Amino acid sequence: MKQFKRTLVTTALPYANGPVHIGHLAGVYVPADIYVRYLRLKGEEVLFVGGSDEHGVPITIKAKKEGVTPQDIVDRYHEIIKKSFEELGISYDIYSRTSSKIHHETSSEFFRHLYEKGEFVEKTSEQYYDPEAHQFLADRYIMGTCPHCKNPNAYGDQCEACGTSLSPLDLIDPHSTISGAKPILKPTKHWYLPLDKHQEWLSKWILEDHKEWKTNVYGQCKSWLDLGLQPRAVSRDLDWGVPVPVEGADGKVLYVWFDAPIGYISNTRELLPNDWEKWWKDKETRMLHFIGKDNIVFHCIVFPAMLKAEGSYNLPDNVPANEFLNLEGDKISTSRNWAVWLHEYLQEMPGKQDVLRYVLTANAPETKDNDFTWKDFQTRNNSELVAIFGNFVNRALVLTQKFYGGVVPAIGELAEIDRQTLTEFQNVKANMEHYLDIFRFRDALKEAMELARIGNKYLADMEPWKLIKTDEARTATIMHVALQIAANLAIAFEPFTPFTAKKLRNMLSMGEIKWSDLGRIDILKEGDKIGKVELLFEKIEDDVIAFQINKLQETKKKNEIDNYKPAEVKANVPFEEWEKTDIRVATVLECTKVPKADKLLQFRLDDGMGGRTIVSGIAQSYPEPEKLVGRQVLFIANFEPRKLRGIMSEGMILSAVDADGKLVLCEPSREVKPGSTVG
Ligand code: B3M
Ligand code: ZN
Repeated sequence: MKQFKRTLVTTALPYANGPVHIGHLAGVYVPADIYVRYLRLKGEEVLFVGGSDEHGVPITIKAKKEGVTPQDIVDRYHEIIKKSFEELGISYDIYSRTSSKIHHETSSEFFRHLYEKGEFVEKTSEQYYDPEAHQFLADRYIMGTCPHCKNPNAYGDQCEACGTSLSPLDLIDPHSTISGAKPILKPTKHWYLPLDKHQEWLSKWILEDHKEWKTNVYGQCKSWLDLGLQPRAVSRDLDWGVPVPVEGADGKVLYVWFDAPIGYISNTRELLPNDWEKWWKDKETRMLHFIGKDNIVFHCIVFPAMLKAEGSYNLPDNVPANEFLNLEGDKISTSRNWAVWLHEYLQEMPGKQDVLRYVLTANAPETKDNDFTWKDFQTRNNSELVAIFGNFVNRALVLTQKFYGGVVPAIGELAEIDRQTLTEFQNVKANMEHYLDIFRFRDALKEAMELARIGNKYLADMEPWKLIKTDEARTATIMHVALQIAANLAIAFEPFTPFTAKKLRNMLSMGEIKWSDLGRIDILKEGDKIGKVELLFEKIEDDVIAFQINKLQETKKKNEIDNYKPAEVKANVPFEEWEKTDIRVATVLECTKVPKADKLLQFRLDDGMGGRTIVSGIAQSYPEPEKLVGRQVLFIANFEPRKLRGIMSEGMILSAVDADGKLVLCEPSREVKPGSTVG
């Protein structure tokens, strides 16, 4: 395999129309950071580039909805994203943005260069235009009836009710979401990247030269290539984005997916104005794109075609895309607020950045979609981080404080068990390297955790706290070995849990660490003094998890209300049938809870006909039944009487079932005589 002098690592630029959530982190940002930290620990030359993707229609839609400018939207979310990445320890060399001047220059120059080389195809086509707003309409700005499921609110690119991808011309009765007007078709010119012309070299480059790519990535590229690549528009009729740098292109901008990947280049230029080209053009540089699976085609096919057409750039050496993370069994969704937002997590779980990094790596959707649950989060923290990693380190350091005043004791004579233990953990290093080099961070983390298990078992088996009473020399050796294992943990876990690794390094008074020290048993020297001992992790209690789960349940309830759709109407009933039902008005005389029945209320009603009792299942919607006394209700008077919890119920009280499932009593709009009929 080719050896490179340096590595450029990029991560997908998150759209700056919302914060990042755990799906982004598990899919892209935590794996990338692990890999970069690993390379730096090995002393390799690496550059880690990220940034916000600030163009595209979703940002303009959000801006319109809020009555602000797209720049206001991206300014807000760029800051939130940037700050939350920093707080999670995502160690970028630069995290910039595509609304920057240097990005507009870089992407504009890039387009112009391809344009002058004749790499684009110009095409004029009919597109929907809003005659009132005087602008062409991007797909998301057109709504109409879905031709498949008749959903009246289908978008020009997709029907969210049945999931069918659409083109605006498929919609029935389309209308503009900007002015509501019926759009008209008007000719408009755009520039297309003829991907079909790149089919041959792309097929060889991917399918023959990069068989080592992850199966999910390789497979998706193969399907795109097998389908046959089509020309792809690289411009849009929009007023937000990088203007198309060509005469006669007023009101047109670069398609967001054309300028966004060039953001990797502009961010590198911004960081290294005089040295950026060695990262993008020198053949000794390896380039890796960390992305989610929905970005594979853009990073393995479209962007490489752009780079190849330009001619002077390297192509990516690997694109280790992850699959998707779900949340509590449901797809993470920004629009439904079904997510654990990073900035909220950092506020609500202060000091627990590494717990999230650990759990998202342990559960990473590396080869298939996976699920995040708060229960699993708590279990992994309590039974792995606290009970194994934290417990071992705490024991080793507290005993060192207790027995040796915090000074590393002499190693003495190693026994067979010590040698076996040390051999075991040296194997761990080789396994970790194997997995890290092929981007399998879940397995690499398991190996690091194996180190902690070895240490934990070693101390539990050796029981130095007992042995100290009878064999001081032997105890000193055991404690020395245990401390060396703890020092190894500080190295092994640095890529995964950098905050904990740093804390452990400080407690062990270790200086700078390097990967090559992993596996050594002389990292600490006899006589070294360890620092103040603190717990590395703390138990997460049930109430903390309950709070998070409840927060999601509230979100679910709110979604049900916001997206409420009435139940299907039942089959028609002939009038003669219907008029047999006798609905009356009654005044509530008494209303009490039915003992041992948390859903039932017992009503005593003045029905104008001597009174009656009715039992109704609305107790959970009316926790203070006494407040219903004096109110009027509608009830079915000729409902067969039946015994409920020993109470004869003579009728049925009518309630509406609201979107949130709450039952709401139906009552006349003004007081009427008890017994009045309802027709
Ligand atoms: N913003 C899509 C996404 O966030 C896009 C990535 C651009 S990477 C150049 O999934
Ligand atoms: Zn549909």
